[in-house]
Amino acid sequence: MTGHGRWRGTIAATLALVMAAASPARADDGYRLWLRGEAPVGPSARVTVRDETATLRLAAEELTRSLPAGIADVTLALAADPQVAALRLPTASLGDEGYLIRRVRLGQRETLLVTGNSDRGVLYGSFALLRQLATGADATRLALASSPRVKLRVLNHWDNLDGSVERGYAGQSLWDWWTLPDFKDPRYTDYARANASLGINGTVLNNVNAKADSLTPRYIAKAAALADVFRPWGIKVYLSARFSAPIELGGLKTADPRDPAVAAWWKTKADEIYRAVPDFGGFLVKANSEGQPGPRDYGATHADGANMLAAAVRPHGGIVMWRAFVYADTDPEDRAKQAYSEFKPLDGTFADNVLVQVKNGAIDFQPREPFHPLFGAMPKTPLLMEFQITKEYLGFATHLAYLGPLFTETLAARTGRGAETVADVVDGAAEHHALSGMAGVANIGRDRDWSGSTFNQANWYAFGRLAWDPTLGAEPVAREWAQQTFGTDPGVVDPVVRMMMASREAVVDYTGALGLAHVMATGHHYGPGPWVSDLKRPEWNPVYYHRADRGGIGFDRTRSGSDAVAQYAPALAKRLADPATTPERELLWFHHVGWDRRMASGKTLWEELVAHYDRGVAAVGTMRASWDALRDRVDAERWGKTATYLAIQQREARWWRDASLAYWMSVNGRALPAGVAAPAHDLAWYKAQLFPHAPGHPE
Ligand code: GCV
Repeated sequence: MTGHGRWRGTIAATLALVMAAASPARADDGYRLWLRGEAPVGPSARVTVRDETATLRLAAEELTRSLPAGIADVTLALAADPQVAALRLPTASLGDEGYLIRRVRLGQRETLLVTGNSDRGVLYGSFALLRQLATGADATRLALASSPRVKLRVLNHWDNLDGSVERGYAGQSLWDWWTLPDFKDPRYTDYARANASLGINGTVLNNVNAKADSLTPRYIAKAAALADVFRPWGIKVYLSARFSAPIELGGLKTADPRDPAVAAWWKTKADEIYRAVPDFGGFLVKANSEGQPGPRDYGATHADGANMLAAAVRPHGGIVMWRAFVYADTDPEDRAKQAYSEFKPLDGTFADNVLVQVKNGAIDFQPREPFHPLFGAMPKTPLLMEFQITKEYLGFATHLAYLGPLFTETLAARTGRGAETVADVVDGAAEHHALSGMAGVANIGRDRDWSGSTFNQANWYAFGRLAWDPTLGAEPVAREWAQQTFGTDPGVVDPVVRMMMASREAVVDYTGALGLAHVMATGHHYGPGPWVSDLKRPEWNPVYYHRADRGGIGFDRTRSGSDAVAQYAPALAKRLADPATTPERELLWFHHVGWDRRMASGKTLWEELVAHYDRGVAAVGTMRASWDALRDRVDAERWGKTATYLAIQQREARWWRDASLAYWMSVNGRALPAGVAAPAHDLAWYKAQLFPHAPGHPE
């Protein structure tokens, strides 16, 4: 898509009637996401495209549609274009996907040049230009250059072929598998456009709990149709592969990766996929985890499995993303240790087109987890960060929880090896890996507003922006999102950003602070269930994680316990081994401590925990009040839905607090500190609450 000079088109943006600058009163159903760029109102801008590719044409259309008045002349051109090359701009360092925006003289004209080494770079540059203008940048002074620090910036859809979405809270799957490949819903284009605006360049279409059917010719054709829509937006399609597919589809007796017939089956399958999707990205695999088949079923290693698939896609330039989210009911080891124990010894044995995909924490997307000890521990293997954008453990679609701080907290964490951060490991800088990646479990569905709420859109946005550059801060990203979503009025943006920045900590506080984790109800994971102790596998029970008893609470992960701290680099392990040098926010993750332990605040642990619950509930009250004050400054539709959801959140925050306190008191036999409100009901009442048919948990 990079040929140039064949066509020179000029698209003049006309002064058609347009939606004037964002008016708060205007109805808005949220469909436009952060791409609300209003069409021009001033004299027409000239957008000149100096090379013809489908991608450049899309970039030009974006600008033509959304450039505000005052930008008179924009040129989109590849860096290799002779006229651009003659300018000797510093484009070499942009790499494949970077962009550069400069005011230049091209021929006889003063123009704002958007250039890159590929048309994707120019597309990203065009979106960056619009983002800058939408967030108040001065067009006359614009000079930008940026390249993605992470190569693979990928959404993981946990979408099932029957249209349901595992842990999806925004309606049915966006993919209408039934009418594909014939009907290409225009939403597929809008989805790709939204992703491209952030620099997301890949999407895994189906759930990691995969069905082999997605690899049948019928479904390959459907995936190919989506790939055709996404291609000009720079987005590659990937598939989750079911490891036992050679048995289920191929009639083989085994899926043992060391069996040549199995390897041959996968090779033939890969060839078939690439005939339909020439730029197919590759496979994502969940193996030997939560009932999924895998190489361990045959005594082979995860590397054996990954490398076999890697060999099948290698001739086509494909890659394999192999998940490290493994834990086994047959393994009595602390669940938090199992992935490290299984994968660390395999460092150096993976093929060079394999990335090991590691969740941000060692358990499972909890409101707060210490970073996964594998980051920094497998220097010979590119580790792809997996975040969950959908809020399985942070209140589903209804709770306002901006995940920027969760993402950046993990990315900025020091691994304990000098100044190295998790972001250095993920972007490949630490070990100079050729491949690097970040995956986000998507929160996208068929809901009109895509993500179930306006503020959930910010999590999709933050994931994309931080995948491009993990060093961007959560706050600036929140601000630019808010400006594009609600307009640049600081009277709206400032309170919105404050709400966002406090929101995740509020969820931590009202669901269980100080390092508590996995205290939610069974199955659907909706609401509190710290009392649950009757599930088949020990590590499915909240009591396994909090270990509360009359004397204290928390999981001892020091040498006297599971010694999970030893999986971190020595300098960090040493700090985490001592409660006194463990950050209080992670205390109960690493230590079992007495209820009377004195905390930094001077309170006992019990008093401190109670205070966190109250703080969380109060923070939701503050968010509600802030939002109420914006009633006349935000369009009625988005304001109303958000206000209703905040009311739900306030009710549920109180429920979390009350149920948890009722349970902790039943365990520790303590009274609440003076002046603290008693739970509204007794423990039996909370335990009796049942929620069949909760979303995101297909039965
Ligand atoms: C796709 C958690 C979720 C599961 C999910 C799993 C995973 O356990 O509850 O729904 O399965 O993580 O990441 O594979």
